[in-house]
Amino acid sequence: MASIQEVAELVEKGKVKLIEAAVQEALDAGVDAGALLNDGMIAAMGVVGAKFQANEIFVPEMLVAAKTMKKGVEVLKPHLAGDSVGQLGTYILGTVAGDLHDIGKNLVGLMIESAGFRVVDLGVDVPAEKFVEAAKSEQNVKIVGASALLTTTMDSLKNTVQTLIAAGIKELGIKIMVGGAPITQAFADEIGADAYTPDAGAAAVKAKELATA
Ligand code: B12
Repeated sequence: MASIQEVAELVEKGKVKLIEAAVQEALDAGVDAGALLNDGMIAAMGVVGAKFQANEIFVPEMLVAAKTMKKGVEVLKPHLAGDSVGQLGTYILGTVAGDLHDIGKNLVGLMIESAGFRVVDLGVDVPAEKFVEAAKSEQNVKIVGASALLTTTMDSLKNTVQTLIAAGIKELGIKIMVGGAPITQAFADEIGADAYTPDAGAAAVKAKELATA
């Protein structure tokens, strides 16, 4: 029987071919989907990051770990998402220009969708203007969420938020949420975002609060 520990290890070691069966096995054995995600896969990515920082592994290994996690999340998806899609309005989501990290953003999308939003995912390396365009052209937009994972793209996040504000997004009643590992509440306040949360679960709770306030 696959355990949370084994799932974490498969992600850490980038065992792309083994992850789906292991996650399914764990689910079948009654292991909680949220625990598999948080204590298994997300924790494993933390270990991968630490090893990268210590020069024990390099970008290719990080990439394979990311691929492995994505495959594992696909199996978890039906167990995490709800079925009230779209009721709370539209949530525009993307990773800012210059940044290619999307695992965290995708998890935010998944949780936001299960909270009852229609999610429009603009992908990675998204120019500020594209966020503005989507916020103005999509139907019933309530929130724009932007993700940044690198200290070097925090400036890009700041530019995104300020471009959105300058384009009059807040006057349309649309809120701006930011997140990503290097982001803090203080930074979010400084750049003029309406909300920051440290993880996807809290993002869903906050989004619901903002959209129904
Ligand atoms: C996987 C990975 C990669 C993969 C990304 C694959 C992909 N498709 O995403 C690849 C190999 C491409 C990569 C590349 C690089 N990476 Co990288 N990467 C990582 C790693 C190991 C994991 C990231 C991850 O997925 N974490 C798991 C998710 C679930 O967590 P998360 O992203 O933080 O998201 C959560 C919250 O932050 C929050 N959240 C996220 N977004 C949002 C948005 C909103 C609106 C809200 C409310 C919340 C929210 O909710 C999420 C879920 O709970 C991290 C290490 C780490 N510990 O983070 C390094 C890390 C981020 N990378 C790093 C670096 C240096 C790089 C490179 C520059 C390496 C290089 N020399 O080329 C490049 C940059 C490429 C680019 N231009 O973006 C550094 C950044 C250091 C720094 N201070 O900036 C890290 C921290 C590793 C390290 N310890 O040194 N990387």
